[in-house]
Amino acid sequence: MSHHENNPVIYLKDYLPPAFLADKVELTFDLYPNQTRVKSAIYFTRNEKRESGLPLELHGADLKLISLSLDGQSVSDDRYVLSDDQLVITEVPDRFLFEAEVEIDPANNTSLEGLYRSNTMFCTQCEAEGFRKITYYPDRPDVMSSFTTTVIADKTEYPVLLSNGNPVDKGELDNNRHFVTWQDPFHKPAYLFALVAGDLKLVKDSFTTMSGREVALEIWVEPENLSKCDHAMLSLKNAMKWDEEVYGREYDLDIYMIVAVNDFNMGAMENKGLNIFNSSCVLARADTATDMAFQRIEGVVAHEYFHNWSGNRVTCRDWFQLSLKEGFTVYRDQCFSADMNDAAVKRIEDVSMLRTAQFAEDAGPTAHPVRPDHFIEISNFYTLTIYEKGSEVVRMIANLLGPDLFRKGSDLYFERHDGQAVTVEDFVAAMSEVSGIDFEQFMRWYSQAGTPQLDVSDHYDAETKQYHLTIRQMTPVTKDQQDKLPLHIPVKTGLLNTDGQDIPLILVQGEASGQQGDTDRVLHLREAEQTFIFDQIPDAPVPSLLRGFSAPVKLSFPYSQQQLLHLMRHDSDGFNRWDAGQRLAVDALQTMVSEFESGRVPELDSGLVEAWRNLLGSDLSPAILAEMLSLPEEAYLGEQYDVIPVDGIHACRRIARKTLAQALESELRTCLETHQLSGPYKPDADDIGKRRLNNTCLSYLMTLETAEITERVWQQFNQADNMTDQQAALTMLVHSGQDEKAREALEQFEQQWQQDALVMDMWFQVQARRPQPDALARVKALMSHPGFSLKNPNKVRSLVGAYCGQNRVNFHGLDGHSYRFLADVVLELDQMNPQIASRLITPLTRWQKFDAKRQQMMQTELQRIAQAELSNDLYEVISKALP
Ligand code: 0A1
Ligand code: ZN
Repeated sequence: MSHHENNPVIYLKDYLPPAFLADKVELTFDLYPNQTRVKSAIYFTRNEKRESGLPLELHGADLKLISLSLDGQSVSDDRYVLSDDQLVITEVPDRFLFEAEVEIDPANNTSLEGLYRSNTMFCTQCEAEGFRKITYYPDRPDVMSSFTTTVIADKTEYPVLLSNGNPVDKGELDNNRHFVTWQDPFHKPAYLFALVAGDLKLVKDSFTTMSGREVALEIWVEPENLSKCDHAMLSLKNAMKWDEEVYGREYDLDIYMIVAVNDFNMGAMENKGLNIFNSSCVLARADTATDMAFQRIEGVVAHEYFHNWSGNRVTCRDWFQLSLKEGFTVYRDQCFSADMNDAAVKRIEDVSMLRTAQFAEDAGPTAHPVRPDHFIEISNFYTLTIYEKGSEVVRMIANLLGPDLFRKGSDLYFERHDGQAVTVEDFVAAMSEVSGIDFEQFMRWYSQAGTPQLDVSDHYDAETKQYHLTIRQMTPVTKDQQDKLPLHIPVKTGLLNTDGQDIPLILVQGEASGQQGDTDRVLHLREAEQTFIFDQIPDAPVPSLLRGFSAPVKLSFPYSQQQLLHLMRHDSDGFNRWDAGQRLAVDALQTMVSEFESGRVPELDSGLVEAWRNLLGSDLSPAILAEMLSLPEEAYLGEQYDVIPVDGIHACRRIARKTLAQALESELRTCLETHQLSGPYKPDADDIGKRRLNNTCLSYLMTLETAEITERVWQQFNQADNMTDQQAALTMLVHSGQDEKAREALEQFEQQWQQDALVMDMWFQVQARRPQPDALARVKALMSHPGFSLKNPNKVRSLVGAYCGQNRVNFHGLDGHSYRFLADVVLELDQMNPQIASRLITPLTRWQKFDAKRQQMMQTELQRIAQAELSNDLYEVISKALP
C-alpha cells in the first residue's frame, strides 16, 4: 500500500475552534464546462476563542489559483504557502477582506463532489468537505456565514440558475450570457452551499405555514420528468405540515427548491433552501416506480426537509458529531413515515435493515461508534451506524422521556442552539434538563462500537409465584476498541399467561419505568448482569422481550417452538408477534442448514408449515401478513452464524419456500383471490399492503414452476398498470429456472423502458440478483450495455453493488471469480469516484465471516488492491479490512 503521510488520522480529542470566523461571503461563478472561474470575497474576523497571531488557514483541492488579495492589496508570494490541500496566509490583521479567484474544471470532476456536471447541467455536492473543491475556504461546519452568490452562464444552455436563499437580482450580459444573484440570510457552513445551472423545467406549488406565510415550493427537473414530480411534492407538503404539528417547526425562507440530478453519490442533500436529489429519490409515476420507491421518496423528501432544523438551523460543530444531525433526522423521518403509512410495517422494515446491515457493519472491520473518535476520510462515515443506529439511540432517548418531555427537550435544543454548531452533549443536555434523567451511562451508546448481546434466562418459582428474569449484557470487542463497559439498555417487557393475555407486572427487584401493575414495563438494564423479579405471577409465563425493538441489541432467550407459536399468536406487541415468527423460521432454517452441511436432505419442520397455515387463515392486515409470511433474508440468516454457510442458507431457504408452497398451495391461492385490487393505482398503506401480500403469495406459488402459475405471472408482467406488479413479475420470471421465459421478459421490458434510466436500473438489478450460476457472466456482459456507465453511481449500485451485495451464493462462488471481479471494478472506479469505490468494496471487507478458503481468496484481492495508488477513501477502508 502506498504510504499515506498526507492522509493523517484526525482525532476528536484534537478539536480546536477555528482561528477565523467568516461574517459574510460573496461568490461569483462564471460557468464553463472546463474552465469555470470562481471569485470569492470573504469578510474574516479573528476568533476570540483562539490565541492571537495565528495564520489564516484555508482548505482547497484541485483549484488553480488565479489571484489573491487582502483588503484590496495583492498578497506577495512570501506571505502565503500553497499546498495540495491548503492555502496558508501569515501575518493577517484581526479583520480583513479576503478576495480570490480560482479556476476549476467541472466537466472532468468525476468524483461528484464539489462543482460537477450531470448530463448537461451543473450542480454541486459540498457535504462533507466538497466546498474546498470550489474555492479556498475554512471548510468546516463550525464556520457559519451568510452567502451571496452570483451565477453567470450561457442563456440558451442554462436558462435556470439557482443557489441558496432568495433571488435578489438578475440580468443579461454580453455574449448570450445572463446572471442571477441569490442571497441566503441564514448563516450556514459551506457544506450547505449549493448551485445548479441547467435547462430545467419547473413543477410549482405552495405551502402556507402555521404563522400564515406562503412558501413557494419548486421541483426542478429535466423536461421528460415533469410527469414524475407529484408524489415528491405531496410528500414535501405532508412533511412541512408534520414538522409543524409534531415538532412545532416552521419553514423559514420564502422558497424551497428541490432539483433532481441523475449523477449523485447518495440519496439527496439538504442544502439550505435548495435540496439536490438523486433522481431516484424524487421521480415516481405509477407505471415507472415501485411502492418501495414511492415510500423511499416520501422518506427522503421528508428527511431533507427535516434537516432544515435538525442540521441547518442547528448544525454540527465538527464531523465527529455527524449523527447529531443524521441520527436525529432519521428518527424524525422514520416517525413521519410511520404516521403516513402502516406504523407496524415501518418499524419491521427499519429493524430488519438495522439487524441485517448495521449489525453486520458493527461486527466487521469498519465498526465505529455512533460518534467516531477518529477518521481519515469523513466520507467513509456516512454509514448505517451513524444514520440507523444513531436513530435508534435517539429513539431510546425519546422513549425514556415519553412524547411530551421529548418535545420539550427538542424545543429547548432548537431554541438554545439556533444558529449554532453544536455537539451530541448539547443535544443530550437539553433532554436531560427537561426530564431530570441522568444520561451519564447512556452516553456510552455514542462512544462504544459493536452490537450488545443480551442473554436472557428465566426461572418461575411456583411456590412464591415469583418470576425471575436474568439478563446478561456483553458488547463484543471491535477492531478499534478492546474494552467495553455495560450500557444502559431499556428492555421493554411483557409477560403472557397461558391464555395469551398480558399479566400485570409487579416488580419487586430491579429498576423499571411505568407503574406497578402495568402490563408492559421498560426494564432498565445497567449492570453486566441483573435479575428482575416479578411478583404475583399465577403460572409460568412466556416473556415478550424487547417489545417494539426497544434497544438496538441482539437478544437471545431459549424459546421453545411452543412459546414462539404462543407469542406469534397472542403477543399484544405487533413487532414481537412478527419477531416470534422470524425466530421460529430462523430456528427451522438453521436446523435445515445443519442437515445440509452434514450431507443429508434437509426438511422443513412441520411446525413452521402449520404456523404459516395459521397465518394464512388469520385476520391480520394484508401488510402485516405479508411481512409475517416472508422468510428471513439470506443476509439476516447469515448474521446468525460465526462462519456463514452461504450455500446451505441459499439451498435451504429455497427448499423451505417450496415446501411451504406445496403444503399451502390452496391457502396461498385463496389469499391471492381475496386481496385483489381494483381501481387506479394508489401508493397508500392499504393498497401497498395488498400488492405486497399478493406478490408474496404469487412468488411462493412460482416456486412450484407449473405452467399455469408461470402463465399467471406472465399475465401480470404484461398487464400490470403499475411498476410494483410488473417488477415483481419480472423478478419471479428472471429468478425462476425458466430461462426462455426470463429472456423473453427481459427483452420486452428493455424494449418498453430503455429510455427511462431509473426503470433500467431495476432491469440491471433483477439480473444482478439472479440466483442461477450464469449471474457473474451476465453482470460482466451487462457492463458493456449502452445503458450502463461506471460513471453513474445508480448504475454501479444497480449492477455491481446488487450482484456483490445481494447475490450471496454467486458472489461467494468457490472459484473466487467474483472477488476478483469486484476488486477489478473497484480499482477502476477509485480513479473516478473514490466515495463509490470505497462503499462498493464492503462485501470483500467482511471476510472474517467466511470459511478459510473464501477468507483467503478475499484477502488476496484486498491485498492486490492495497498495492495500488489509492484514494483516501479506499485507503482507509482497505487498511482496516486487511488481516
Ligand atoms: N446529508 C445528506 C447525505 C449526504 C452526505 C454526503 C453526500 O455527499 C458525499 C451527499 C449526501 C443526507 O443525510 O441526506
Ligand atoms: Zn441526513
